[in-house]
Amino acid sequence: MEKLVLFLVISIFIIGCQTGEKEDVVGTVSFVGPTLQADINGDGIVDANDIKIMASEWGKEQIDDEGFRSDFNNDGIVDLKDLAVMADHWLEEK
Ligand SMILES: [Ca+2]
Ligand SMILES: [Ca+2]
Repeated sequence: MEKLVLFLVISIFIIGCQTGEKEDVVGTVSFVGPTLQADINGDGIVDANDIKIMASEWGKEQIDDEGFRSDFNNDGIVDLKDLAVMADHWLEEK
């Protein structure tokens, strides 16, 4: 229960950082980790360090083939859909 509350607080913070309307971009390069999808920094657990990376990429749209590590659904933007993926894997360890 405490984990859920913490996650919601962090999520609300990130959502508060979001600005403006974003259009979806189609045709992105897939970036899926070999083990744990939402483990952005690859340390074997989905935790606050990963959500910090997501926060740094939050709301950004893909402008080249690089893509974003936090763009789990590969739609070219880091948004609530990706946050939902992280929520599904929150505190999972490989
Ligand atoms: Ca991690
Ligand atoms: Ca996305």
